[in-house]
Amino acid sequence: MYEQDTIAAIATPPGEGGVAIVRVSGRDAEPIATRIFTRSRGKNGKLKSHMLYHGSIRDPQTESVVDEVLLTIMRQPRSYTGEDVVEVHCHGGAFLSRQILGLVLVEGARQAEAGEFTKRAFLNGKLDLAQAEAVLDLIRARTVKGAELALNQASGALSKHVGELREELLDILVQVEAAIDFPDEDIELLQRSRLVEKIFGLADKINAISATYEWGRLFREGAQVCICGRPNVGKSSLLNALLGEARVIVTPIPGTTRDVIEESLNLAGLPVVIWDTAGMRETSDQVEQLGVELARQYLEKADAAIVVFDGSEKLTAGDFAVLDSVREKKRLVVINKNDLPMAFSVDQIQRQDAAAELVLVSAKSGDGIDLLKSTLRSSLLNYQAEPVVAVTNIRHRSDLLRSADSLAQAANTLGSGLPPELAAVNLNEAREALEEIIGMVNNDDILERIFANFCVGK
Ligand SMILES: Nc1nc2c(ncn2[C@@H]2O[C@H](COP(=O)(O)OP(=O)(O)O)[C@@H](O)[C@H]2O)c(=O)[nH]1
Ligand SMILES: [Mg+2]
Repeated sequence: MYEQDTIAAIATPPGEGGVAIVRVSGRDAEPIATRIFTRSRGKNGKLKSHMLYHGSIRDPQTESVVDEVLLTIMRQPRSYTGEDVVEVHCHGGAFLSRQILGLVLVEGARQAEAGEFTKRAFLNGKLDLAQAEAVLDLIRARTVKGAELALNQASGALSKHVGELREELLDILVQVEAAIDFPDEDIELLQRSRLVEKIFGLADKINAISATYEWGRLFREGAQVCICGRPNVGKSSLLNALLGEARVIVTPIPGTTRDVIEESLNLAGLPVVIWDTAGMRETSDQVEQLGVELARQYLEKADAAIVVFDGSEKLTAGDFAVLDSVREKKRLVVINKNDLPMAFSVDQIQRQDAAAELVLVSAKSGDGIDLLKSTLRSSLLNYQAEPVVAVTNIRHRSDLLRSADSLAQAANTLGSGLPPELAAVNLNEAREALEEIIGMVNNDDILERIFANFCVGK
């Protein structure tokens, strides 16, 4: 499946740093190391595995010293790739590490491709595919929760869960195949309906984990929320109140905000980008018109909208128009200026949009802001409690959905009394989809696509 040659790369990012690491993996890793590495104080003898040795790297051609380094050998199979791995820790800086890599290549190694170390780890059974993909998520994590989810997946939590679902599926398959093998004893009606129930049950479980994708995505990438409403209702004041600082200009003049203002919030670990926009109204001011257009575009791509109303004034046609424009979106209605007497009743809003959730706040006094934050957080997360395992990778989600689909087909086939052979085909499709997640079945295409996203040296 892969050439048994020896690969090498600089594993640390380019630029200056304290230390840079050159990583070598494969059969010749150790012989190459012995040719270019000299231990300090004239010590010699075979290097032990998993020990760090001090010494220098020399060019075997010229005998000149390139750098003073620490070197370790991790003999197979106890290494990241499952092959012999050598790591040279040299002084940071692009020049030295490149010179050492150059020597390693001259001595017979080949420059590693992106993700090739991790690919070898996968092909040698050190990691399954879902775990290998989690390594990339871990490298790319931008939030505490994102890193936690990736680490959980890298340590095999998702793989274990998928493995258990697969076992359940194999149990069902055995029963269906028994019916195929003994056609004379047609599956009894009762047994058939029990099987159908079991298959639907399994499909439900699979759908449930695939539904955690959205949850995981929000934590990994953050949610985007757009504050909208007609001019002067207090959108910018609300953003300032959410941030706890006077970030945006606030004036009594309608049409103050024209551009989209972007700020970040952390809602108990959930990263949120929040957009304050120009108030929505018909206007002849060209700049404001552009602002309104921009507001609509941002609203379009937001995960949720906060629609702000001014509680101290009667609701206007403009308010209802805004409410109408977010009908298709996840939305929170915020009635602002709660420090002033209320000029309308909340029924008026509920009559227009029964599903909207309402929060009363005063951006001025800060009243209700904490409630708004917690409501926004749970609404973004669909009021889901933290799932046991979360799917964070779109490939895994689509495999899960495919598996659940095939299961539903199998259940329907079996339920309508069709031959069990047909159901077995669907069940096997469902099984394969699960196996693709952990890489039990794979093809070069999938592998290439996955590992191409990695950096060289990982
Ligand atoms: N009394 C009171 N006034 C507010 C409150 N929030 C905003 N305002 C005032 O309403 C006006 C418009 O506020 P602004 O945030 O610029 O509204 P925007 O046009 O929707 O961004 C300003 O004069 C604010 O001081 C509030 O909670 N209470
Ligand atoms: Mg504003």
